[in-house]
Amino acid sequence: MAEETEEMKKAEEDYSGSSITVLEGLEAVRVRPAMYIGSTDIRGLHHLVWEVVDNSVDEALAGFCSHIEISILPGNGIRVTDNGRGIPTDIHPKEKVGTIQVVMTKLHAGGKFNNSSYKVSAGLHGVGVSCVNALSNKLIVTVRRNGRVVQQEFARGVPCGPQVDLGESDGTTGTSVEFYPDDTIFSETVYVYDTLATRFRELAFLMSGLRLTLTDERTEEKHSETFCYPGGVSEFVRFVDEHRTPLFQEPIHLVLPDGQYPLEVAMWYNDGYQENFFSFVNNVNTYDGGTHVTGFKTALTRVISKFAQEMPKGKKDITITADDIREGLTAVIAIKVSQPQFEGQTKRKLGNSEIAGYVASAFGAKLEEYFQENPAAVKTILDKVYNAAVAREAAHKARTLARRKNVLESGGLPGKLADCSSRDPKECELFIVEGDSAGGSAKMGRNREFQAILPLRGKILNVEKASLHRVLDTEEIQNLVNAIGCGLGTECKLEKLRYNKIVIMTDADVDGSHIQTLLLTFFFRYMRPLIDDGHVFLAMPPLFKLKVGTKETYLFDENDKDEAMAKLEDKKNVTVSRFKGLGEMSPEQLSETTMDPAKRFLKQCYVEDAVAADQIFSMLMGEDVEPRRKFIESNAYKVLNDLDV
Ligand code: 0RA
Repeated sequence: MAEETEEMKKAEEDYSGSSITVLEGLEAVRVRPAMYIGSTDIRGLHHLVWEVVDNSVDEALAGFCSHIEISILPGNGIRVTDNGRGIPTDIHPKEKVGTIQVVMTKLHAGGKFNNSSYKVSAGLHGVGVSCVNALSNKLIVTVRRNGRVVQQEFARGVPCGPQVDLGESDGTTGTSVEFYPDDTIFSETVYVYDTLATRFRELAFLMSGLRLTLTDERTEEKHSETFCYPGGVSEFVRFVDEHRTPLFQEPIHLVLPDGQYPLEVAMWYNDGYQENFFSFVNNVNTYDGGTHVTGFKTALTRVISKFAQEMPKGKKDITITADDIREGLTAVIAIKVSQPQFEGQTKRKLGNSEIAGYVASAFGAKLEEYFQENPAAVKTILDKVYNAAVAREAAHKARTLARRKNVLESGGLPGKLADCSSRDPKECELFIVEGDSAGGSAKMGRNREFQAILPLRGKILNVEKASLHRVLDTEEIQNLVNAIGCGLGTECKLEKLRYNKIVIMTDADVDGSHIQTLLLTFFFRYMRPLIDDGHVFLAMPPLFKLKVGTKETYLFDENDKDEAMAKLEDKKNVTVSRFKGLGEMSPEQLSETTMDPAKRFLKQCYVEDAVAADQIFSMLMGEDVEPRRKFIESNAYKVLNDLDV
C-alpha cells in the first residue's frame, strides 16, 4: 500500500489534478473488484479478457477493425491487438492528459466518447477497460496511429509515466493492450484456453466476417486457432447441428439490420426431437432467454399455424401445438438493444418487455415473407410438424387405452427405490446405481438416515433419439423422475427436489461411462436446473485395491496405482487386485471408498458452455455409432471433465 501511495504522489506531480480523481475512482475498483467484474475467481479472471476484447469489437462494429489477435502470454498475461483506428494519441481537451490515459483510467470511459457510433458490444457488466487496468499488476498500451507508435505503461491502474513516442510505425493503425492480472486480487490466475476459444468462436459467429485469432504462447510449441465466419449466425446453427441430420440444405437466415432493434435469426430443422435455442443480446449470451426468445416463439407459432391452415384437407383435422412446431428446431437469435435490462440471479435473461412485441412483429413479418417465397421449405417443416402432432396424439391415445394413470402425475414413489429416512432434502442424497447387484451392495453399505438408492436395470433410453412421449413411457425414466420429485421440462421445480445430491454411480468401464452419459443427457435435456444448480454428481469408485501386509489402500486409476507402486520400497508382500465392477465390492468396501461422505470423492457436473455441451451430447447420442463408441472409449473421462470445468 505504501508503495502505491508513493506512485500516486508521483502521478500527482506529473499530471493535472483531474487525473487524481480518476485514480481514486480506480481505487474503488480494487477495493470492491467483484462489484465491477462479478467475481475474483476464474470467471472474473476471464472477464478481464472479455472487457478488453469488447473495446476492439466496438471498433469492428464501427466498421474500422477486421482482425483481433489474442495471445495468452507466458506468466498468464493477455495481449489483445486490433487493426482499428487506434486510441487517439493527442491530449484530451477536457481531461488535459493523453487520451490513452483517459481511456485507461477513467471509469466507464472505454471508447465511448464519440457519441456518433452505436456501441452495443458492452458486455454483461460493461465496466470498461479501466477496470482491467486497475486489477492488473502491469498493463501496456501500444497504439499505431498517424504514422507513429505510442506507448504508455500502468501498474495497478496508475500510469508509470506519460505516453512515449517509440518512433515511426509501419503505416498500419491499431491498438494493442497487454495486461497481467493482479495475483493478490484473483484467486485463480491461470487462463483456460478452451474458455477463451469458445467465446471467440461465438463472437466470430455473431460478428460475421470479423477474424479472431487466439494463440497460446505459454507452451514452447504455440497453439493457434483463427475463427472467422462470413455466414454469421447461419454458420452458428450449422456448427451446433454438425452431428444431426438436417431436413433441408441451408439454414433459414433472416437479417433485420435497420429496425429499432437490429435483429438476426438463423433457424434449421433436424430429424431429432429436441428444441435448441441460443440467444444473444449485444453479443452477450442470454443463457436463460428472455423477451427476445418469447417474441421469436410467438411469431413462429403464429406464422406456422397460419400456413398450416392452408394445407390440403386430410391432415388438417389434427391440431398442432407450439411444442410440435418446435420439435427438432435449432435457432440462434441475436438482437441489439441500447438499454438492455438483464434479469435473474445470474443476469442471463433479457427483461425489456418492449422487445417481445417488437421481435414478434418484425421477425414474424420477415418469416412470413420468406415462407411465401420458399414454399418447399414450408412443406418440409409442416410435414415434420404434423408428424410430431400425429406421434403425440398416438402416444396419448395409447396411454388412454391402457387406462393406466400416468405414473408421472400420480407422483407415487417407485417400488425399486430404497428411500432414506430423513425428509430434509438439504441433507438427502440419491444414488443412482448401475445394476441390481451393485444396488444390493449399495443398499447395505449406505447410511440409511440420509442416503437413498435407486438401482437401474441396464441402460436408460437415449433421449436424443426419442420424442418426449416415448421417453416418459419408459419405466426406468418414470422411476427416476418420481424418485427425484422435481418434475420435468418447464415444470421442473427445484423446490420439490427430494435430494440435494444426485449421485450417478456406475462401473468404471465403457458401459459405465455410457450409462453416465445417457443419464447426464437426460438431466441436461429435461431437468436442466438440476445441473445448473449443482445437484448432479458422479461417484468415483476405485479401480484397484493395493494390499501391503494387512494394510489396504484403494486407488482410483492407473496413474494412482503406478504412483503408489513406485513409492513402495519392498514390493514382496504386495498384492494388487482390480475391481471389475461395483458388484464385486462388499457393502463395507463400497461405503468406505465411494459412498461415505467423509472418505469418498464426488465429481460435480455442471455446464460452463451450453453450445459445447449440446454438441457433445448430440454427437455422443446421435446417429453415427462408430465415432461414438470410439469417442467414449478413448475420451469419456475427458468429456465429463470438460463439462465439469
Ligand atoms: C477512443 C476514440 C476512438 C477510438 C478508441 C477510443 C479506441 C479504443 C480502443 C481500445 C481497444 N481498441 C481500440 N480502438 C479504438 C475513436 C478514434 C477516431 O475517431 O479516430
